[in-house]
Amino acid sequence: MPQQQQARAEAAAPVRMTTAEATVASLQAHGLDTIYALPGVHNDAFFDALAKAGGGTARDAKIRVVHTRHEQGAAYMALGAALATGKPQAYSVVPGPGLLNSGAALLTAYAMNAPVLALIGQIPQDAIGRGLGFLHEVRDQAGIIARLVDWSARIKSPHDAPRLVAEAMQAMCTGRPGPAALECAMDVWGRTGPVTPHAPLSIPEPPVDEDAIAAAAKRLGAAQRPLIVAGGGAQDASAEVTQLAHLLQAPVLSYRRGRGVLDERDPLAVTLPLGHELWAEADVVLAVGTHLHYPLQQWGIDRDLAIIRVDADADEPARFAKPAVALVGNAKPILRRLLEALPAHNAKRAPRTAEMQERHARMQKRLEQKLGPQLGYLAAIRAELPEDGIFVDEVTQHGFVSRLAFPVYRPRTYISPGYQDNLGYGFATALGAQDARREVPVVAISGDGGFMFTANELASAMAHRIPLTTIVFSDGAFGNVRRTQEERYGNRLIACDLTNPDFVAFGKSFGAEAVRVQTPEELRAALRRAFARRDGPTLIEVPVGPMPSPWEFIHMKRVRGI
Ligand SMILES: Cc1ncc(C[n+]2csc(CCOP(=O)(O)OP(=O)(O)O)c2C)c(N)n1
Ligand SMILES: [Mg+2]
Repeated sequence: MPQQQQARAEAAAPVRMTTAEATVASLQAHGLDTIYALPGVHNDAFFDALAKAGGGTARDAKIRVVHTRHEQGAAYMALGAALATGKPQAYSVVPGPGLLNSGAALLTAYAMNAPVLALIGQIPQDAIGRGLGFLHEVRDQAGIIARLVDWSARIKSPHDAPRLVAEAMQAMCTGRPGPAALECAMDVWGRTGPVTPHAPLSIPEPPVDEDAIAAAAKRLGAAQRPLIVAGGGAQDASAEVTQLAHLLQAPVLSYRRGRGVLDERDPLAVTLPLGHELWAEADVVLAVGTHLHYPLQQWGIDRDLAIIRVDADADEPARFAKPAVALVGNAKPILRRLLEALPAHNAKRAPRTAEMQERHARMQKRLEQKLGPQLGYLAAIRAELPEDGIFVDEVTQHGFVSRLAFPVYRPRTYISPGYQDNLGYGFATALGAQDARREVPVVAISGDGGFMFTANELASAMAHRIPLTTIVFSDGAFGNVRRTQEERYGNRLIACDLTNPDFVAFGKSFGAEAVRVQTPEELRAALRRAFARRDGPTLIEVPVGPMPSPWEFIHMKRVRGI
């Protein structure tokens, strides 16, 4: 019991140590074994405490420090590690420019509900808020941070550190998970005082609402055309979603964050375009850990559709429209109760296997007719990537199509940035995923635009021997923007053509393996070699021409409430 642990911890005599030492000890006590980081004078005492605790860049260091070449690299790596493991991860940066450089990644961690702890330096404690022009000073840093994360605090003494670390770790996993931040002033890191350890705090879980379970079971049991929609919040409830889908013979729609919750070799698994068809026909929808963004904003609702929402965020279910039933909390225990309650109400159901296979075949034909070039390369990747290998997408032509048509077999093996869809997140996020999950191959795909956002981190991949495989589809353009200008703005091309390095020479200059391939078959052979190499990164360039547009399969017309 955490309370008993805390009682024992408090009974122990306080030990004198610095704020930095107390913070490092607390992070370790919470199971954090890696810090993605970029150091600087504000955090020197913190890094020294890491060194004194047996920390370092070696793989067997007691607490690993993975230093990067830019703060966005550190923060994206923590994000990738958190998404690939489902566990909290941390990064540390200097204040002001360091924090802001990590900003897009912190924003993405918020949008993706990823438990990423930002450890951010500060100017001297007594100078904060006085505008004296200290190195890296930014007005109201705490206020900036508070807009980016739901929980943040400043450590003001050694005594505060263990409790604040415990609260930050708890906050990241309570309700809707997400990032948290701890600031500490440069002089406070080095200050010495009495410290008492703080035991990890338990994660409060709201009781399952039994009336809502009964109402949901009745509605789902009686449904004639049930549909399940799985989002990122369903990633840890894969077994439960799978059982419900089979009991109900309900297709499971997932798009970006919910991919792999149901093994997509199951004919009940669908992505956006078939989901659109099924949404139009559905009478009851069970939405698990998803904003239901596309269905609610684009496809429409009406009185003939009852929506059951399961969400860790109490405000989410009714944000857009009041649902028929709302269940608030962690998806796994809620769906377990639903599985117990459902059989008493469930209609007898004929298997929908044949119908779903026919639908898939029809959609596959449409996709192939339109998106053949992208599908060929994606099929090559799927053929070589093991079942438990991790695919990290990007905001690129092959990324958009992968969200529709790259089959995903297991939870947490498809990483996609959700509604931020921020170009350039992919490579560094994938580095973090591969760093945290060394035992499986991770493959990142990027366009030439997106890759160059964090291409400098190839140096970090070499330094830390991260065996990530990266495929860069180079079309010499911000291709997506270019096509929009061609099609919708009278071909007035502006700010969309790119001048690229020789990507193979670029990769090799870091010491990475680097090759260029021209066909899906060549890509397969290159991937086989890359996945076999476990001591460093591989870069594969695939030169491509303009790609066909995927948007007709993503932005689809209203089908309800017209
Ligand atoms: C942070 C951010 N900046 C800008 C954009 C707008 N944007 C979306 S796609 C795109 C072009 C992507 O180019 P590239 O990575 O080469 O992929 P391609 O479309 O050429 O396959 C841009 C600029 C974005 N999504 N995110
Ligand atoms: Mg491009």
